[in-house]
Amino acid sequence: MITVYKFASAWDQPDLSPFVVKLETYLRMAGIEYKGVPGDVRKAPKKKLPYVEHDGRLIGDSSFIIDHLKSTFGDKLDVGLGSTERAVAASFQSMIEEQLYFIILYQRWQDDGGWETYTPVLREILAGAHVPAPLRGLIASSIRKGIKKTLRAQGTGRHTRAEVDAIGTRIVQSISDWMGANPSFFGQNPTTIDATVYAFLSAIMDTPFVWGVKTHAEKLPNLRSYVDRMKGRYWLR
Ligand SMILES: N[C@@H](CCC(=O)N[C@@H](CS)C(=O)NCC(=O)O)C(=O)O
Repeated sequence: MITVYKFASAWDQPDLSPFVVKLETYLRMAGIEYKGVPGDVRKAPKKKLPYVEHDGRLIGDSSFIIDHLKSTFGDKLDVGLGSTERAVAASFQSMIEEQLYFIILYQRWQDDGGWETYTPVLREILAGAHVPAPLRGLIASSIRKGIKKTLRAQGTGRHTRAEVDAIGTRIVQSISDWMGANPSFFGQNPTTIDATVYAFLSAIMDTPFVWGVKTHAEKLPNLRSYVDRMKGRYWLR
């Protein structure tokens, strides 16, 4: 049995972190049994979540975990993909996980309106972790300070609100343009890249944050039906 160490569910999401949702979606797509438990970043091999425990081994990073799962359980999902499709998947994956991710982070942690939406959820999670009430606000603010520092070092934190919305909008538009009327990223059947695409689109479209990227994504009917289809197929059964 695989144990997935994760954060916590919030809103209608199986987890706050799109990387956790990506991994769990992959496990469901591949039909691999797992159990999810609350994780502690301090115990994680890369000091980030998700990580997994499998056969006594700890593995960090959603993509390395998926590589491990593929080599252990086989890979039926991507078997039909050619080298061009694999290259396209790798490009979209980088754009989503290494750029769109920071746009989402900015919205949740740096933007004051986003922070107002986010704090009650964080306080609730800290309460669930038995953190005493007077400390919850302090801990949330200290995590926010650290994430703002990360965003500044990475670069996204130096952009204006409008610039961040413009970058995020361009990315969701390019996902929509690529997918067209296809039910999955590469046509009919979902492949591994769909776990990433679904997790990050759902983190934008199925959460209560009101911002330009979400407003734009909502105008793209193929993305709405894609997210609903993936959710129905892997999460609502
Ligand atoms: N490349 C990693 C990214 C994971 C990641 O960034 N996790 C964040 C949450 S979304 C985290 O654990 N942050 C905690 C920290 O940095 O202290 C993956 O694919 O798993």
